[in-house]
Amino acid sequence: METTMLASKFERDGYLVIEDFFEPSLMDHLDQVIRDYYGENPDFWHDDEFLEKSQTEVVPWFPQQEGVRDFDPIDNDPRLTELTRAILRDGWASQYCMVMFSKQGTAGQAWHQDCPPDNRDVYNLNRLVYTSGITDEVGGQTVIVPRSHRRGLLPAGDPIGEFEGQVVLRPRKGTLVLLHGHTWHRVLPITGAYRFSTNYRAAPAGTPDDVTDVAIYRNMRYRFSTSSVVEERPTA
Ligand SMILES: O=C(O)CCC(=O)C(=O)O
Ligand SMILES: [Fe+2]
Repeated sequence: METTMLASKFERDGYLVIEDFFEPSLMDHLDQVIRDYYGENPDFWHDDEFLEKSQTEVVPWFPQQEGVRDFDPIDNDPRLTELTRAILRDGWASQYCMVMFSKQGTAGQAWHQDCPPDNRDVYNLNRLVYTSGITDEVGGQTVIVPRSHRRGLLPAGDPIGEFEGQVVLRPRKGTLVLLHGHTWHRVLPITGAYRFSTNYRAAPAGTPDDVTDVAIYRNMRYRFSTSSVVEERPTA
């Protein structure tokens, strides 16, 4: 499909899935680098209150900030930069590359928006790369509500309840998923040994670097930089 058509599909739906976007050999290599980094038993970085309240269990890693260069080819992929520019327009900037790892038996991620949808022009773009397939055996399927990036604030309520019209994504190895930061999304519990995704976050020109500092959950607004709940949201 043509870049401009893909961009308008993204604009309409708030997400885009492109299978077989990346070479299997590059995926296998990055998958190995990530598994080597995490080893058997990664520690959790978030504090207990966040884990308990958010029902979110991920261990982030920012490989490029540690000088690990294996992840650069994706940043520099001309097809990815062309598609990103079509969506975010001129002057867009990449923020960082973040691997998110969850181990067996963990909750995945509750429904959230990566940043507040107060202003529709202020948002992050997740460019998610799956170096191995997210199957029903592994769990950790990504669930999204199509077109919810235009529905405003994620409603208060059950942090992991189902939404009408939700779509379950099971990205295969090499799949690129583009996901608008205002789109309502979550990750299902991990049933296999572990699950991870790699996110090349980007944003339109002029977006503050800390645009994702405050995330919206169905039971709270949470600020990562201070590890604090900035607003409780009534769930009953
Ligand atoms: O790992 C995924 O599939 C989605 C992660 C997520 O919530 C995000 O990238 O903001
Ligand atoms: Fe997210």
